[in-house]
Amino acid sequence: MNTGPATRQPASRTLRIERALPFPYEFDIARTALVLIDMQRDFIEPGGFGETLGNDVSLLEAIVPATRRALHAWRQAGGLVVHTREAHLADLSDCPPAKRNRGNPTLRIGDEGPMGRILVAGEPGNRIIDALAPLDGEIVIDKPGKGAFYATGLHERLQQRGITHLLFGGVTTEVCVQTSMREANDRGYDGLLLEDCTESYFPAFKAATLDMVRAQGGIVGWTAPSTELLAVLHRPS
Ligand code: C5J
Repeated sequence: MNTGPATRQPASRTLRIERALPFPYEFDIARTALVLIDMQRDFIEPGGFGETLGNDVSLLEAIVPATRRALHAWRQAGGLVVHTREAHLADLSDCPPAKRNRGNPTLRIGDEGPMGRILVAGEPGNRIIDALAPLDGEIVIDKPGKGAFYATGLHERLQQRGITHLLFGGVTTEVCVQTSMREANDRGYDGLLLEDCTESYFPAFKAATLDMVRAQGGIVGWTAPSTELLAVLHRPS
């Protein structure tokens, strides 16, 4: 059974990432969650949805070591962790044609692939990759849409815990990560995207998204390399 520091409630402690863009990002560890978006086999491993869309999944795999280090440090600090999975019901009643019929994939959502039915809850390909597997006590959200807040109850669960700040990582930067950050901002959260813990199949889209997030005085939020987060977490208080 997975056990670990995830169920501990951290003491209030205010940290500041000086080198965040567009300006320093301050957060209380007791009121902040690390949200990892869709780090699933279907997007990151060969044979999944990402590859059926014609993408090179090795680009996404490259962020796993940095994401794992950030996750480990956050867990050691006792911070709340949220994992999301893009996951549909087996009958696809939560997957409208406007989503299922997009693109020209070799396999569509719900079709049988090498790792089971594509983006269907409970299928092997829908699992979060082993390197980032959730621990007991961490929140795991199945989301039918691109945003982590749409039809998931995530906002209510974060409110119950007094969460005000969100650190984001995951895939893909310009689709589910950016959508989730925008949804979060609309709901009043201050969000920071960990630059090396997110990736796109299209490097130019990742770069553009980082620019968009921090443009206009941080219209969506902040960005910073995960090494800056590790540095503040490891600094003696
Ligand atoms: C996509 C996602 N790209 N998690 N999903 O379809 O970004």
